[in-house]
Amino acid sequence: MNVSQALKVYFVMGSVNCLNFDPEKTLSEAIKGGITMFQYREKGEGALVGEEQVYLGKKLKMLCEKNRIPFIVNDDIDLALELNADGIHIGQDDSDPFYTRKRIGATKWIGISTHSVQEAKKAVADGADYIGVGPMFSTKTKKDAHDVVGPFLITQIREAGFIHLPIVGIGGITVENASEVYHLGANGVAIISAVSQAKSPKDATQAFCSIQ
Ligand code: 3NM
Repeated sequence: MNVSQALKVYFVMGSVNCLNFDPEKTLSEAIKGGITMFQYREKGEGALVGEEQVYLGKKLKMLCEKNRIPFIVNDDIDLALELNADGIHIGQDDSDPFYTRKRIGATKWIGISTHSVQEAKKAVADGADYIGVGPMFSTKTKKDAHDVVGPFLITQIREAGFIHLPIVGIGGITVENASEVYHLGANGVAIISAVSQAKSPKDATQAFCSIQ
């Protein structure tokens, strides 16, 4: 699977995002529903740290590996290495992209969060394999989220002409608004709450997978 295919229905989650089921059950249902990539994002108030964070990460990585779902770690290079993740996702204020590349190696994927054409351009120069663009819509999940940029920014990044990286939209994405994100040029959608807090993460994922 290449990175643009993997972005199509990209489920992002940590233990604090799972309200109805535990993280393993939530991920396993999302996998049954058809997610194409997973990001372990153990962040926010009440997030696991240390050995507990690693322990849950190992269980989620095993689930992904068994089902051939690429497994990405948010922000933490040491954790990504320890879990032998397929890649790492970094924000604008996280580790330096060149340092990250040096530590994780040439074959792993690096995703970089961006909020403007300028940041997208820089992510290309910094060696990203894909870029995240957000927030597409307002989100309650990330307390320190940037102001909403809206899906049209994806079109603007595409039209800028020099950015040929795969793009995933993130932030406030639901089954109802995801098609707009695809239509405006995204290769995929990254989702936390619309899957992790769904009554049925499997059904919610299936609904995302059927959108074109
Ligand atoms: N990053 P939900 S928005 C983790 O804009 C994250 O870069 C964002 O959660 C960004 O799908 C966001 O529940 C939260 O809105 C996404």
